[in-house]
Amino acid sequence: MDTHIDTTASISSHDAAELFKFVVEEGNGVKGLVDSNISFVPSCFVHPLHEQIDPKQVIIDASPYLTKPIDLSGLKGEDKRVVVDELCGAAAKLGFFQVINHGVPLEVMQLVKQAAHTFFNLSPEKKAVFLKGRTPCPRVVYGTSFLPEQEKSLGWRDNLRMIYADDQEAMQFWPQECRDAVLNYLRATNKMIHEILNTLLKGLGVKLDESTMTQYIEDRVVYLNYYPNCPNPQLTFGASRHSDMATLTILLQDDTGGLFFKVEDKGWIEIPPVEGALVINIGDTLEILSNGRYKSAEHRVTVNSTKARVSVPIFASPRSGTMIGPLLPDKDGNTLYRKLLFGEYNAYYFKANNLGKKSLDYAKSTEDK
Ligand SMILES: O=C(O)CCC(=O)C(=O)O
Repeated sequence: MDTHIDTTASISSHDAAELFKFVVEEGNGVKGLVDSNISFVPSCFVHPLHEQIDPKQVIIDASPYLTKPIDLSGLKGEDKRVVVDELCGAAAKLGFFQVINHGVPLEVMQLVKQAAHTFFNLSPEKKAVFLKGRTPCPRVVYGTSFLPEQEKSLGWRDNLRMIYADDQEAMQFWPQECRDAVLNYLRATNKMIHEILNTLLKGLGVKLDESTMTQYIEDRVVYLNYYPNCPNPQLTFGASRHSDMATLTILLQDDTGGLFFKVEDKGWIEIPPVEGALVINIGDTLEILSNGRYKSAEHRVTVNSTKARVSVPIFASPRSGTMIGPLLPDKDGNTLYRKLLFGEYNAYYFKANNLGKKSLDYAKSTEDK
């Protein structure tokens, strides 16, 4: 693309506006920087010192928290009670867990990861067709970082975001290099998403009919995330700490590693990639629905000096017009969260662009509006 970036200059001499134009506006992305052999992390990607991960201080031994992936096939067998307890226990204690035997074929998972590489290996010109403001459909957007116009420090990642409306729209507008693989992946995860939410709600003693339960997960957004290798991974993040606003996130990661979850008051643990497993995060919406019994999981992604990483999260959420609020009170009859439209929470989440789980305060019963 047009802008010339001096990839050997020191950070201080870098022209921030030119860099922003090259990476964000022209659609070269972080991958474009890396492909032009940049040898340092430009200052706009450098995260404040207190946010950086000092392995000696903040990364803790994961073994007390990480159990082996939960075998979902057990939900149909004699050990059902054990599996239900494992799922509900992890959702309440940590806000995430890994699952295996989930019914999503390995091949479908491999093909969608491959499709992510295929898309991001396209030329910048081909990807730029899907930039915000240029894309033929606003529900498919290629970009970089999370909200580059708002963020103080950019993330070392590019992504393609697809909001699923229907197959016809996807076939017409999603990039042909990845649309079949993504659609197959979406279809293959559907049953598992219902099964997990159903189990978690029953674990709270909440009984909903199928259509009421479905309204909390009927919207599907899928990202193809691409985290290029980085000349100095200590200085930046692929994704800075955040919780997801969805009800549930289904995350497929490759074998690179770098996904960290926060264990409240303790520190960060890394979720080791397990071949064939999916990571499930509890999102803010499920924390609200469960009146705080299930915890939305704060997480972040580090980058790697030698290897690009891909991940494919599916965010299963309510539609904007769906009312969310606690489905049960606490033992004293109180509710920690108020009722609000998912669309209202969604708008706040994006506007505030808070670090960590701060956005959830907006939905607290006690918060002054
Ligand atoms: O790449 C990952 O492992 C996590 C991605 C993520 O947190 C996100 O896209 O919101």
